[in-house]
Amino acid sequence: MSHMIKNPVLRGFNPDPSILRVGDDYYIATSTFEWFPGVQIHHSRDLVNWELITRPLNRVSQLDLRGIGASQGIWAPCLTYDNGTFYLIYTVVNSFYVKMYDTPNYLVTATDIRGEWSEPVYLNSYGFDPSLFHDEDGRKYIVSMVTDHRVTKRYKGHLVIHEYSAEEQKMIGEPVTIYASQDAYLEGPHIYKRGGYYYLFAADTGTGEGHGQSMLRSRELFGPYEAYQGNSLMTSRDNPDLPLQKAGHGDLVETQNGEWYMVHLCGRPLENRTEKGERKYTLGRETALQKVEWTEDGWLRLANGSVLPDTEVEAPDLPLHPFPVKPARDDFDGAELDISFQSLRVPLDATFYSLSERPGYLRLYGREGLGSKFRQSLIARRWEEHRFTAAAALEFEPSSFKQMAGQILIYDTQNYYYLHVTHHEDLGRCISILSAVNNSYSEPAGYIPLPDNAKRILLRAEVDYDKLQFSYSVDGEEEYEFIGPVLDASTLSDEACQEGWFTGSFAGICCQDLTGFRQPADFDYFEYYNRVQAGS
Ligand code: 6LW
Repeated sequence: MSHMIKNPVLRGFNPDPSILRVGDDYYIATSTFEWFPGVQIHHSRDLVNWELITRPLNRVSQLDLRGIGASQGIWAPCLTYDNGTFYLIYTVVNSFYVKMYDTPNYLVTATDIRGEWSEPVYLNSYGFDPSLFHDEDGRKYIVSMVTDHRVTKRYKGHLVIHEYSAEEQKMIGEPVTIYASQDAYLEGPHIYKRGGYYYLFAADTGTGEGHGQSMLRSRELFGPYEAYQGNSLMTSRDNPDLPLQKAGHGDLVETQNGEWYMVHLCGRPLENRTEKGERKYTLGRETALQKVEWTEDGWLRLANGSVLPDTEVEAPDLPLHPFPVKPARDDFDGAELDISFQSLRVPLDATFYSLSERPGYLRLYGREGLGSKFRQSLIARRWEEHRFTAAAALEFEPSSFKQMAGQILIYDTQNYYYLHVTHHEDLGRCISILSAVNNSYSEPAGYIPLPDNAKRILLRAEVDYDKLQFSYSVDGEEEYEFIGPVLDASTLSDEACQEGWFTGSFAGICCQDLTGFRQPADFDYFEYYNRVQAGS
């Protein structure tokens, strides 16, 4: 019996996937934007089961995102392998929404994908979505799109190819335009060679609900490239009821047995809409896989015979290789934070967090406020489904209203819901909710005093599509009571957030201390579980 791949294979915020096979091992790299460490790499041996194994850009010397705006930072990594070396190239977007797009591209390498990666080599800055192509003659080329307000006025889409010298570790020669057209806006390009053709595989029509995947080919690397009559070879744009929307930004892999699969990004919408009428995607853009096949005349189509992405796809003829399921609750008993957590822009500074000062607890010392784009004390993990519960156990004795610690649901520095413990000048230690919706703040539960003997406060968030209900418990038992009204979870979505719209929502814990008194917040656990069955 053949097995099925269940899409999305990487659930929650995992856009711009790049796929690679080395022997029996498959890897997918995805974008991480302002979240640190940079670039997620998942591993699989069957394309069905996937496990997060590393985030290669894990040192400030490799990646310093201090001050980086929402949804900027790491865009569209491309993972390849040649002759014993893994190559990862990516963009670090410094600024994008002004006429001077500032999008430097970098390369890092490693011989062990799970080990240490090199310091970055600067490549160029004229575009984003760089992809590395290793030609049969050993030469290497980077294909990317060009971002320049003068060029984009002339063309809808503009792709260039530029040679890279691995020996000299720099670009050589001049970039050559291989696509400059008013026909389609292309980005996320990859080049493959097969059957005497160079194939240019690129996302078309932006990354929203109009997204698609296109293909062009040429006998020569530098073109001219001829567009496939079947473009877009995959898209959901005319089928708003399909579960997987926004499908595009693909990359190809061939299995050991000669089967072909396309990895691509997609999104699962909520039904409620923004004022502009757009559906909202709280989970951001996710990663899916489709089976594809080559036609007799050398083009590519989905194996299901349509252009529509499937949620269930026939798995390749490979033995299943499942990974252990992680417990929902992280008791912070390990020596290191679990890999599912990321921090914002910079690593947690060792002097501001500890797993050993109080064994069995994650101790956070507050740093900057939640609006800061520099050094926050915050760790969080992706939402994976539209229905989930996140909870934490906290001990925190603030003495100032400038000290807060608690549980957060966050999209970016302007959009979050924060159930926290703080100090109120009249009421003493209190629990409260801070709501931020595009920089507009409110405290929808007011301030509720906490009993003096309640050392350990349990915090809980339940999300049900667009509804969020916080609750808490003061007796240390799991007897929760609701706090605040039902909140609108859909504000934490690509479409509702105004500063950046490329990431996805996270659940986590954090601490702010704007006094400098270093009052520790001790978290005994953090828990996250999906409630996928109706009624569960
Ligand atoms: C990605 C590019 C895109 O690099 O979004 O809209 C960027 N286009 O392909 C971030 O995901």
